Amino acid sequence: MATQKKRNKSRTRPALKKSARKVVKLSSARKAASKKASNGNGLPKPSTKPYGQAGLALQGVRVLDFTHVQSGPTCTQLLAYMGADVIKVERPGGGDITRGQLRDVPNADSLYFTMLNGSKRSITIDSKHPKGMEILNRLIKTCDVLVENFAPGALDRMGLTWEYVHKTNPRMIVASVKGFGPGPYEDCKVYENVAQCAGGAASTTGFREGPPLVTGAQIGDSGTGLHLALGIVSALYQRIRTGRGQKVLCAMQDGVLNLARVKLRDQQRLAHGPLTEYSQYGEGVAFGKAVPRAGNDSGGGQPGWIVKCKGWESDPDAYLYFITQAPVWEAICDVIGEPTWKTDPDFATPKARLPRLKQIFARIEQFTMTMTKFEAMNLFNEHDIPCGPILSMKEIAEEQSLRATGTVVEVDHPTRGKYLTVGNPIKLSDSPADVRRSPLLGEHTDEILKDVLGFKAAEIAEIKASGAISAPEKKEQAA
Ligand code: CAO
Repeated sequence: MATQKKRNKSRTRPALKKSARKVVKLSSARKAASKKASNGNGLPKPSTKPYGQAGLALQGVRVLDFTHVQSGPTCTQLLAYMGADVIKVERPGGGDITRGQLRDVPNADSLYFTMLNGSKRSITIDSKHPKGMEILNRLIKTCDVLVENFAPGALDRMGLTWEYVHKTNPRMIVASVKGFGPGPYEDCKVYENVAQCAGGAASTTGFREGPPLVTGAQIGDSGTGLHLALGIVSALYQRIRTGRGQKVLCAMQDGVLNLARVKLRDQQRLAHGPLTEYSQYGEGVAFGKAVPRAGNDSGGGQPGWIVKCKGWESDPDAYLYFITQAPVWEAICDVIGEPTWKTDPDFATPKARLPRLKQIFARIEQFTMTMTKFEAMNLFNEHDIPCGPILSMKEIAEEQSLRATGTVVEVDHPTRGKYLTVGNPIKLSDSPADVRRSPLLGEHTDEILKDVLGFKAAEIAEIKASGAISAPEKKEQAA
């Protein structure tokens, strides 16, 4: 009835002049815009489902995961934790080389592999086999993102150039980790420590009198993987507007430099005088032309150092990081038993303290050596003094609060049994992390061929016989 009325109305509407029609058009556009704004810029109405029950953040995103070793797998594991369907393509026979590296349990996937490939599915495909390429083509058509960290040129040699992938699926985002960006080193293969050195981290890590040092945190591999994940999510977001994919490139050198940016800051400060918060300044040692290694000095304007605690003689981790934060200086003086330092002009101001940091930390250490690092942490925290115990990996593995938050997760694996992995360090209030064990090599090959790519049973049998997905059968066929 209402529709009928509307129709009649439009039929009886008198013809409008051209200019008047334009006004009508404009006002309806404005109306639509204001309706859109009141709806939240075209977003759906806020879900009424309880938080945590409205699906996972990246649900519906399918990732063709061509990554190996550490940098790329870090990225795709995070996407999988966030809910993406990550399909890891591995070479038949051995798969990702890390499956067999640093093995601790005979014949089981190593922790190196299992801790970087959780929540993914694994399919074996020989990309150099024509039938394998046929399967890959189907995957390219159905996936949203292709992630790879092969050596420069390897993806192109497979025939999967950007032009080819983009033509096959214009919506596909192609994300790569490489050692270096465009320039003199772009063709080089790169591993973690090379990136730490080339990104400026190693020259600024360690003690002044010693050689450059690499750090245990994998800032080159895992750090770049994290950068790549952000690039991918940004590209997915832009695709909502543009409808097309794009290339995302993260060079490990760039990723490390991004994490070492405070040292590039200090490099520029050097042109205007010595770096007064570096203990070398207090020790009267002249600065050279480049940022020196600063030992355990804290990077910012709040001087810090590592001090010994009770038991340091036998426990290599019985230490505390202590920060002489200016606003709590008086509390520090009281707690360590040097109340006169509160008013002594040699100690009362941050500037006066800078040349005396060695003496100050020696006194603090004398005090902390009388208690364990945890006792010291508790005591200083009562006075709002920032400090932190040096935790061993054993202590971290046993720390129950990290288990409670899902930062450390125990998962069960069919061939190696239970193991600990690092869960999602990024907590979303409406998207619980999906942390599951890593897949066995080719564990989901059949399921992906059938359910994702729609191959019929007879076609799957033909693929198997061709040797494109299974190394042993390839041998049998050849025999
Ligand atoms: N089927 C058939 N062939 C496959 C395949 C599959 N499913 N998956 C990979 N391959 C082939 C590739 O096509 C390539 O062959 P070609 O060189 O003949 O074209 C080869 O396997 C793998 O290439 P790679 O050069 O990437 O491997 P590598 O072990 O020699 O080098 C690494 C490893 C990490 C140094 C290199 O990949 C690299 O520099 N990557 C970029 C930077 C990076 O991510 N480094 C971090 C690594 S973690 O420390």
